[in-house]
Amino acid sequence: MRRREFIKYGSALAAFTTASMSLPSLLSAQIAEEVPTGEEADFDLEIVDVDVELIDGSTVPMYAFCHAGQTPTIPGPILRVKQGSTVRIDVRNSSTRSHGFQIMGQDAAITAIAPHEGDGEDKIRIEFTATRPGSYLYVDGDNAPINRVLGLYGAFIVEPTNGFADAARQKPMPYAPAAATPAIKSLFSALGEATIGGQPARFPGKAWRPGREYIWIFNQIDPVLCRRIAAGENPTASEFQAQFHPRYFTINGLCGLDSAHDKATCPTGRVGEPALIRTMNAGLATHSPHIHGNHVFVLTESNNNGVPVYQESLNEHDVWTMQPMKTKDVLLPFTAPPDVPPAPWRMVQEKYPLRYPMHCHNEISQTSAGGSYPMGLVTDWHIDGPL
Ligand SMILES: [Cu+2]
Repeated sequence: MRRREFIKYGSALAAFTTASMSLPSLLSAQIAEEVPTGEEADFDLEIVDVDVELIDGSTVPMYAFCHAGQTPTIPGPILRVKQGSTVRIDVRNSSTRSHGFQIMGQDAAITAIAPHEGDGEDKIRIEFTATRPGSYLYVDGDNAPINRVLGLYGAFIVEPTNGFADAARQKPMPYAPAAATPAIKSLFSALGEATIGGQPARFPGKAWRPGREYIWIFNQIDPVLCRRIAAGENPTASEFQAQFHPRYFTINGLCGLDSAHDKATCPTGRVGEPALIRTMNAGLATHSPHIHGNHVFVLTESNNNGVPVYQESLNEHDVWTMQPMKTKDVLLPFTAPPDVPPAPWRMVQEKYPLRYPMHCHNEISQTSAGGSYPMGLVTDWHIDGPL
């Protein structure tokens, strides 16, 4: 058993999303028990008990994933693979409680791994083929939604092997051409075009580039329930949901000032450098992220099984709704905001970087510890310079 570890608030984290659902029917078929193939796992995950320091300096007991033997984080490590590849994940449980592991929307689930009492060698392997490119939530699907909301969630990313909206014109996109919708392909084809048909175009600058992306995973924390469960209580899912009174609202495990200053959370770039944002909701509250400065294009939306559905019609959103367990990929185009004047203002009126907020429109989520504003689900994004 690994000693309970301390996660200091504000450490560099990354995250992912979710929804409450009944899992047993989805579980277990693909479990190759106890490792025997001898091949290296792509990911070697461990589940541990942690104490997490929150933005007001208080500490709550939670659970966390980590790469085996390494520092735990909430959300857990980002797991990134290529479409069609065989993915092997070893999971070991060093927590005091039983846990599971599941990737929503992929054929990947392990249920009820008993707490590990031995020499650190026993682990359960899951092996599956990565399907449709996009963003997925991985969670502890056991004891849902409790273990997930108490910290066991993260992002699983499938990248395309040949992700081009238009290969001849070097216009990459994060999806496979055969499956992406015409609207997605035309948007990614338009990025970086200064003119279209002789007219000034919407997205001058650069095409999107693989790796130009951010992940935002939302969650909520009720410290009272965290402490009761750490003390040995076992509420049912319905008791947990009925008594859930979150006092902290997190993005990538962070709140307020900490998320705004986290480089992995705060999108930055110049005008004409479009960025993908993979948004996920691991918690129980519905969030409504809202962004200043630009609108985003919602590219994908997960269905009830967690599979990303590529959108047929791309709309610009000022706010997009994130129900529990939902994942949505959005494109932040990094266009010049329409209210900034052209060149001369640069040095005179306002200086770069231009800082814009993203904040949730579910207003209670903008607080922490019962009222400290704006220390909740909020971050910044920056325009560092002109085209
Ligand atoms: Cu606002």
